[in-house]
Amino acid sequence: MSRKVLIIGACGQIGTELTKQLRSKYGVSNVIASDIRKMDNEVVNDGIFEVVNALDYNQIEHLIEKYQVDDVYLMAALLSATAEKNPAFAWDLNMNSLFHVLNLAKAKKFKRLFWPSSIAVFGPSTPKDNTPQYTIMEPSTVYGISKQSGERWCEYYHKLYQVDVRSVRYPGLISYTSPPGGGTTDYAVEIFHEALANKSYECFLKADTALPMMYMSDAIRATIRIMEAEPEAIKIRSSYNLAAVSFTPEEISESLTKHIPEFEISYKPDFRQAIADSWPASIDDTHARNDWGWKHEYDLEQITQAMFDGLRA
Ligand code: AKB
Repeated sequence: MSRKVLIIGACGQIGTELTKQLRSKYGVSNVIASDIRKMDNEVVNDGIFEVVNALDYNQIEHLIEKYQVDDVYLMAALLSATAEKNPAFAWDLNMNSLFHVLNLAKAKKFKRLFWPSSIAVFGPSTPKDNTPQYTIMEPSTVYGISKQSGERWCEYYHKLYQVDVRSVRYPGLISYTSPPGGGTTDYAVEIFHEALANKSYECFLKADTALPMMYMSDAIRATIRIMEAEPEAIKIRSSYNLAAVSFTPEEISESLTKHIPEFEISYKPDFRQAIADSWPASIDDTHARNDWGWKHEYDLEQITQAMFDGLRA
């Protein structure tokens, strides 16, 4: 199977890995990576790269037409912690970039849209453990409100205009190639860098804060899998719960200590603690598993091993 794909926000934490995987799957000439600026990295240097502003409808339309794109992956967004510091811009970027691609899909400029949602759609009144697909959703962060609204719009565009939009609610994502930017789950990446550099880490969340997490290669597999599924298999057009593992800072620290016995963690919770406290501790992703065959591979020990292997290499 080969498709022409456009990735908007290709230089971010997910975009970097997604671009690499899609290039190896569909061929370098079929993957158009784009971001707000050109950087000196593999996304820019190893294939087609275009500068694009996710808030510029005409620029996106031009790229879709120029390359005759089949699939668009909209990965540009402001994450939870950064969004709290700049609510107006977060709302503008997270919502209007989505409207642009939904409207371009409605106009039949391309076939399929991937748009990432997040566990941030849930809020303090949501059941915390094994959070179901359908439950109370009262997000209390700007990012969560934008993702929850985005989900409603995705479902609406599918229902009214038959837009083939597909989405998953990513948990915290752990990877070593490209750093996360401005999220609440970022501690689970920073901890590896600090463990190798300084054998210690000051965590901005409390020791017992459990959050749903996933290794990046699992997240990329899920993303490509849902995009390659037959349209009839996609029964949820808002966004699917997606899960792998759940752990606390204390538990990940214990896992790291098996590799670096001198490693020490300390705790200094900041404003991100309130964000984490409003999110689920674990997620029930039965619908994704049943509808399009989702299955994670990495548990905490395997993530730890893979992160150290990757960072040391
Ligand atoms: C964040 O922490 O903001 C993100 C997310 C869970 O969507 N990683």
